[in-house]
Amino acid sequence: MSEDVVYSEVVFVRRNKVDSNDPDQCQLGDSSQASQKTKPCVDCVRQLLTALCILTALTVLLTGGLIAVSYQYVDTEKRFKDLEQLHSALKENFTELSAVLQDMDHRQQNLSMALNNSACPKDWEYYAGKCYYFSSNKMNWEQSRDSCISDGGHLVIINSGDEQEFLMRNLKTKYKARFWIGLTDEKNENQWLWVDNTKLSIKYWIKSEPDNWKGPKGNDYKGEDCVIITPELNTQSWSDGFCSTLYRRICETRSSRQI
Ligand SMILES: [Ca+2]
Ligand SMILES: [Ca+2]
Repeated sequence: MSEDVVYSEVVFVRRNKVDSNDPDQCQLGDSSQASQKTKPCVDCVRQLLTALCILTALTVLLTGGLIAVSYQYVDTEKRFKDLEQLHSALKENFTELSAVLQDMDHRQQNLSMALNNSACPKDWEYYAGKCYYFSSNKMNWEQSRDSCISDGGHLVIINSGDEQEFLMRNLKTKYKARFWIGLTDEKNENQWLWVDNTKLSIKYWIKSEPDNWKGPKGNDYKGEDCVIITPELNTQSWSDGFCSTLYRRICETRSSRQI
């Protein structure tokens, strides 16, 4: 009997020892039912602790991200303001430069006009070392030839493509009329001579011209012997016409300014 008591006490002590060493305090108790109930509680605490750790980590990450985004925003805003200032400065410079360019263009036009005025008589136009007069009144070819001589020049003699283009440009944009030029075959049919008696070399006849037309009844025995330049067409713009017809004239003379 006394041995049994001792044994039970030993068992009791060991059980208490084992329980006290168990880190899980929820398992302390006498019944196995209580122990089973405390297990989920411990798991729950662990899960809560884990969740808390994760939440803390997420909070740290989010805070870091927010700080980074804020920094980026401030930096971007600063750059945007810098760009706005740069844009304003460039706009101001562009306006100033445009004004300078306009002024320079105006001065160049004035200079060009002054040079032309000094290079040619009044109402004559300068081009490549020559002066040209586009009359507003009309005469027959012979009168036109004499009038140009009286004015110190001669009916225009066209001896380059550039000169033809210059005349056509003026006819098309300013005068829009037909003019006599200094070319005729009045002395010998189909032997075209300029007013300085040089032979025709470079030609700008309209297709089907010259045709030496003899009038609607075909009874004009001389036919067409004097040459007109017309603005209706492009480079090929010459035709022969009756010398007695009245047209405007283009006179030419040398300029005091050479190119
Ligand atoms: Ca003829
Ligand atoms: Ca003709």
